[in-house]
Amino acid sequence: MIYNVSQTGGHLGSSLGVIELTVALNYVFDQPADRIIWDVGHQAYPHKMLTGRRDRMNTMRQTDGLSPFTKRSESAFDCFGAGHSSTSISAGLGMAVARDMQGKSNHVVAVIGDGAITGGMAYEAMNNAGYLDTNMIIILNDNQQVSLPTQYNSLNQDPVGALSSTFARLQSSKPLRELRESAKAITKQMPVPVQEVTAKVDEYARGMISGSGSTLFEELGLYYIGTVDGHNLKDLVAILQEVKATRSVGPVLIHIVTEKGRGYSYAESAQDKYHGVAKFDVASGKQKKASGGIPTYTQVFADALIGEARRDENVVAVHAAMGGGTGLNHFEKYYADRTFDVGIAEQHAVTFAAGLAVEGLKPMCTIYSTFLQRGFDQVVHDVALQKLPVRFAMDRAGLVGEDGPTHAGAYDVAFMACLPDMVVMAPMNEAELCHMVATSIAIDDRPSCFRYPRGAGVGVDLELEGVELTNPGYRGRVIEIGKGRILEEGTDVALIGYGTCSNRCLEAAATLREMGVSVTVADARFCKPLDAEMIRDLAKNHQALITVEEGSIGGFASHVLQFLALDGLLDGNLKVRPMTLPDKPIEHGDGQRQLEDAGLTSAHIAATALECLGQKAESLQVLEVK
Ligand SMILES: Cc1ncc(C[n+]2csc(CCOP(=O)(O)OP(=O)(O)O)c2C)c(N)n1
Repeated sequence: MIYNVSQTGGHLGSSLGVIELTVALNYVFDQPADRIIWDVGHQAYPHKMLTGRRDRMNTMRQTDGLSPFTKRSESAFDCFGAGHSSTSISAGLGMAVARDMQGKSNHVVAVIGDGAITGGMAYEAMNNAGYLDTNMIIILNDNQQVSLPTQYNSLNQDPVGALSSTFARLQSSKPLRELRESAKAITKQMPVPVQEVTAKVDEYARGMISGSGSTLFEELGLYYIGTVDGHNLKDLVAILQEVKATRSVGPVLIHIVTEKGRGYSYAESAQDKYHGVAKFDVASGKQKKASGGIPTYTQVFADALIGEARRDENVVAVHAAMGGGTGLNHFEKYYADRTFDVGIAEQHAVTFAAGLAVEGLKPMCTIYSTFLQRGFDQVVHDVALQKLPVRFAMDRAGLVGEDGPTHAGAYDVAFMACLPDMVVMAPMNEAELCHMVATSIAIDDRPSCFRYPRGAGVGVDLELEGVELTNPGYRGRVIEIGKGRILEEGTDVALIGYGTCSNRCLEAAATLREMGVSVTVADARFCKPLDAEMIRDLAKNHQALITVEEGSIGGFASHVLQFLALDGLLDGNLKVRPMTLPDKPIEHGDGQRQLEDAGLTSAHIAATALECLGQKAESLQVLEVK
């Protein structure tokens, strides 16, 4: 596994931590009839290896290769698809109830980390499991790493949340541990009915010993067993076999303690435990990350927020266990007391930010586009309907390459731009991103959001583009709300890009110009409010209008078409082509291949323009050349 991940990059630390657990589960349970659900699915590499996919591990994350998460269409052994966290107990409970209703007798096991269990869904599910009293096993994999200290983090912090300290208390309760050990030793030698009596005595004793912390799961109606050394294969097998053999106990939670990165010294000693790694050299542990190149949008965002925070003490930042991925660990170096990592709890992050805004602070709620999906009702009900000035920075917008469809930011434009009062923006480059950070901080009477993609910017000269380098940090300038800009002027076709797609529109325009087509390129900047004047002008003065965005149907194009229709601009000869992500998930793999699959390369844009102009042969030719 270490060798394969060194060749492909991917999640390593979490998988290394569950080697013994995976072996024990495979040994004790009879998959795929018995259901094992891996929460998030990023730790399922050993599961994949033991369930028929070992010879394809070198294809992980590649085009047409294995998915980096569990995926139903990949294997019958992946009974539930994942990528987003905290879903395993709900899904497992559903499977367990279905089993009972259908008179089957298989086992259901949900494996959830101490990070994923900070998500509210996990509690909703445990509460319901306790109420329904259905037989299922929950394995809490506690490695004391709740958030992801990747990329920037140099602060040595404790895991986020009160829950982790509860776990720590549970682990350090010596009498409890001893009792567990002796109970285990005794029960191992006893027939099943006696085990049940022992368990009752044990439970009674534990109630007295453990006081507050350990009863948390019991209060929810689960039978708690813990803590167990998750690297002791013998113990794991013994306990799993016991739990498997004991019928009619309702939901059981086995609390195991593991070490993330276990078995590979570089992962063990790294602060991020090699959670997610680029390709690396196995002997030295050195990752082959591109260095010294163009900064990523994430880095520029963090610096732009630092610039705003320097100027305005009300600026605060909120993220949901993604300090590394969002760049806020960098922000935190300067503004630790103005940075809030709320755990894997996007719903809470949004409403918490709403509360901060009520009191006059200026929260930048920084959540990947894909994870903000989980906080949508909070965005609607707690932010938009109350017109609270929460700012949403939506990282990883559009296609994300190797992580695939569960992590793609496909829907944010659709779900944000349908909300009243929400200002919805997208920068075409990193300088524009700085301007939009400044603009959203300046918008203090309503909510606003902006999206930006994974990876490096386009390499513009920030100062030339009007960004002040404040060291530390950058300062963008506030742009006029609802105003797009014309990048190039022509007469035949208008290409309107939303966000970084505007760069591909410029490339397409260059191709078209060589073919004698006169092209206007506009950078929309805003999806809401839409620059009606600019769009009307473009519609009136061109034969064809093409919108381009890396988002689902229902996004920017939909707003443009709505406006054109209501304004009567579709009543004549104007040709309009909305270019969006197709109505299907784009599978993981190489980023350029994904764009081709989505039909959103600059060649596709040029071909669409030629097709609109009736130049069918040329249109095909442009696509073939690429
Ligand atoms: C809803 C959601 N938010 C954020 C993430 C990003 N994420 C992936 S793994 C992870 C940490 C999971 O921690 P834990 O469950 O303890 O597993 P570990 O990585 O420690 O093995 C996070 C925050 C996610 N997958 N889903």
